[in-house]
Amino acid sequence: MTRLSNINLLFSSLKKTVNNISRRGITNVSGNFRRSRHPNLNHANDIDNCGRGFVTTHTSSARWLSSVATLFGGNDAVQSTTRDQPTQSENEKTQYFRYLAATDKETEQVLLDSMTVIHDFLSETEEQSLLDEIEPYMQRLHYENDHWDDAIVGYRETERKHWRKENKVILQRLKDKAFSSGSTSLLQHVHILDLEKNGYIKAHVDAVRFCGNTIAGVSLLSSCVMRLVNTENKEKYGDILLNRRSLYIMRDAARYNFTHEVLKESESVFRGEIVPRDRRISVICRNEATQT
Ligand SMILES: O=C(O)CCC(=O)C(=O)O
Repeated sequence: MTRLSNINLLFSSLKKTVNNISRRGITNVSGNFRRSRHPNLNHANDIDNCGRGFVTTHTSSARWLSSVATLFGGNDAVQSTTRDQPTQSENEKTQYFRYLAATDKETEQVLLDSMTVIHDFLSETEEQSLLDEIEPYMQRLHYENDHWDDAIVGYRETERKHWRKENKVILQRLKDKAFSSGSTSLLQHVHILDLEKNGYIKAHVDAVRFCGNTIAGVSLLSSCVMRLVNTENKEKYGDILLNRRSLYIMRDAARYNFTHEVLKESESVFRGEIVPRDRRISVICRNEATQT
């Protein structure tokens, strides 16, 4: 064999290894919270995009998502805490019917207490400001369909630690609203998930190992319907209308005792009205896992 073909062989074997590693959901490590899904595999197999703060990852959700099967099997103890109570104003509470449609009164009450949606949380200018920072990077990624446990279809994603000054202010406002002083520390990286028009997220609960009792996200570019299904009884669920530029705060019972999913375009209906789906970008903040 020639030297050249030896080099080619080596290169293609290296490429295969890297691809296999990616497919197996080894999370790209950047910063102290980026952990491998597999405890024995902590390779930093990714790049931090020249220090501009974005982390390239098509397996980042692996860290957040716990498959429904796993969840119903219950290998991650479901936790609930009252340390971090919702900071809903009376006005926000009475507006709930604008965003919550539940199958039954009990589910309605539980979700009313643990899932808050604030419509028009972002102004159009703020939405644009976030997009201006996110878009140039997102455009360089391809939409993926091969999420490690098949939980997300038609997505691309990244995480960002450092933000432009004006966007830091917006994110701080989000954090102040969603995370109270009793919360565990916030994860430093903000998760950015870009779903194409036909993209959707299947039912899952975020991994309790990697994030705490609160998940808070804003929706850019499109409205959507998020469904929260009781993990003990699939007949009990609530549909949540997430308008473009709204903020949702999911915590405690909604976060631990319900799966969440973003409905596909053909199912995107709230209280009998079609909620048109387009490409949607969510910008999501989480807090540290609660120590058990
Ligand atoms: O896009 C969203 O707002 C939710 C994302 C989600 O379900 C997740 O990352 O676990």
